[in-house]
Amino acid sequence: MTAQTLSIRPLSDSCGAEVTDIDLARISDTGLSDIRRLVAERGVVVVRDQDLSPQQHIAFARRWGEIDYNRFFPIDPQYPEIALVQKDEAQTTNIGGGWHTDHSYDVEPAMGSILVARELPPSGGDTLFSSMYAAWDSLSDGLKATLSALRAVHTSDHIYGPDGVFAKTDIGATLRGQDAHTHAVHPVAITHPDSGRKALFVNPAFTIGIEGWTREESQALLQYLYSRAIQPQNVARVEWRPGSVAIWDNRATWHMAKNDYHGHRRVMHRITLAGSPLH
Ligand SMILES: O=C(O)CCC(=O)C(=O)O
Ligand SMILES: [Fe+2]
Repeated sequence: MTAQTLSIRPLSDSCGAEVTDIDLARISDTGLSDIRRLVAERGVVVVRDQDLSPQQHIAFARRWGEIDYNRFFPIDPQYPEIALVQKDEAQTTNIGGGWHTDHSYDVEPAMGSILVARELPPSGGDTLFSSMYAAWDSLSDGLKATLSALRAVHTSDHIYGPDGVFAKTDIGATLRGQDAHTHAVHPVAITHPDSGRKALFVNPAFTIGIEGWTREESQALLQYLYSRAIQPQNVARVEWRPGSVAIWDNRATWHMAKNDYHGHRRVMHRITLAGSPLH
């Protein structure tokens, strides 16, 4: 299979693609490289009508490289590779409900994730993605030059720690690793390791400041960059259906899971793919 034979529908101008005519459990090496290129270019690819067992999900993920074992989310007791991104009927808090990039708090941030829909609410529960290539491209040459010299500090302690955001919620008790501390410094703008394109690499969940700047200075700049990052034309909406699988790239996108289905259960299986240091 070549890129020409993939049936691709863009999800927005700059972000996301939907693919309908492939079987991820049986994809050839060439087909896999086409999907890999598409994920690096479009940031997220949603593949419809799949029937992946947990074992096939794991086997498919291993073809991308190393698996990154998430230390905070609940895991499937049978398959430690699989994190459970789950919200039950009675819960009101979801995982990933604000804009973020997974694992930016790691020194080697995860490359991306493969998320498989297992149980969906009758409506709602979409996931939004935004292109960090488009966010970067939308800035002036002057601001790009300034940002190119800056690095940002990331951590998850205020989110997953014992006094963090989740500890106070009704999913706090399901989280693991509350004593794990994380700290990483990455360039504010990275060169994507696969596509070679520049992308903005700060996010509202895990970035706590610009290296060497005060909190106030950092917040002023970061808030401006965040406003550029979620321009409507950069945002793609993944509407889940039974059999949908999304593969995304954390270096090229942000995402957020809509929390608009209270009273219903939603269960997703996530395998996170290991990444590399970013420059
Ligand atoms: O539930 C979703 O759609 C995505 C949640 C999330 O942020 C993640 O799995 O990284
Ligand atoms: Fe996430």
